[in-house]
Amino acid sequence: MDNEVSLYLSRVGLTFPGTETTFESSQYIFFGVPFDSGSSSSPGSRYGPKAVREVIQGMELWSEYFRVDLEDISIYDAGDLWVSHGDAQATASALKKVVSRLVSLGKVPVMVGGEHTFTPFAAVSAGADSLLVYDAHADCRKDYLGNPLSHACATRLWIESKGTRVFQVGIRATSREERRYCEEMGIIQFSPFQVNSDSFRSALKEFVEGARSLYVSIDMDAFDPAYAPGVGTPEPFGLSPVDVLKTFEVISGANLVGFDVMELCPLRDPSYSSSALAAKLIIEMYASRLQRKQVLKRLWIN
Ligand SMILES: [Mn+2]
Repeated sequence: MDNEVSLYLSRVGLTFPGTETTFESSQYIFFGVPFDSGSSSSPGSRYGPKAVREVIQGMELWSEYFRVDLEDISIYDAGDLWVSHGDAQATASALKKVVSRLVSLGKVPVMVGGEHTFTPFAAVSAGADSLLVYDAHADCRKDYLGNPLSHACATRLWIESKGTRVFQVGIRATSREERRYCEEMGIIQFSPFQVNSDSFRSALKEFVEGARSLYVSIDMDAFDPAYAPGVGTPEPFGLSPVDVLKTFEVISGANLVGFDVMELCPLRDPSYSSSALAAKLIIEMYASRLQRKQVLKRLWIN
C-alpha cells in the first residue's frame, strides 16, 4: 500500500469484500473510521466497520438490481483510520491526510463509520463541489451541547466550508433552529414521504447533473428502523432500501469522488440486518457504476 496512506491506517483481520485485490489495482479504497465518542445518544458505531466486514463474508457479490457480477470487484480494504477517541479534531486531521492522498492517487474513498461528523472532512478533502446526503436528520446545528464537531453539525460544517450545494434525502427530524437555518440557506430537502414523486426524481437528476464532483453520504438512520434498527438515533417513518437503490441509478453517471456509510451501530443490531444493508449499499453503489460503464462500452462497440 502507499506509504503515506498506510501511516494513518491499521490493517485488520477480515477485509471488505473478502476477495483478493491490491491497492494499486483498485479504484475504490474502503476504510473504517471507528469513532463514536461524540455520539449524542447510543454509542457503538465504532464497531460499524468491523460488522460490515464480518457480514459481507457470507454475502453474494451479484447485483440482482443492476445485473452485474462483482466477483472481480476492485474495492481494496485499507483497514481502519487510527482514531483518537474523544478528539474529533485530531481524528479529522488524520482523515483529511488519508483522503487527500487517496484522491491524488486517482482513488475513490469509501468510508464506513463511525459518526457522521467525518463526512464533511472527507468530502472537502476529496475535492467535492456537491454533497448528496441520506439522513433522518438535517445535521445543521451550530453546535450540540457546546460541541461544534458533533455528528449533529455534519452538514452545516460542509455548508460553512463549501457553500450550499447540498441535497438531503430522508429528512424527518429537525430542530426549530435547523429548519430556520436550512430555509435561509436554501437547502434542498426531501422527506421519506416525497421520494416516490416525479418532482423528487427530477430535482435529484438536476442536482446530480449540476455536480462537477459529487460526494455521497448515507447515514444509516435515513432508513426506517424496521430496515435498519442498528443506529444510535432511530427515527420512524424512514426510507426503504429500495427507495435508496433506485436513486443509485440517477447518481451512476456522476463524477463520484467519495462515498460513505455512517452511523451503523452494531450494538443495536443483534440480527446483523442493518450491517447487511450497510454492506450491500457499498456493493450496489459499486454495481451501479460498473453497470453504467458496461452499458457505455457496449454502446461504443456497437
Ligand atoms: Mn442522522
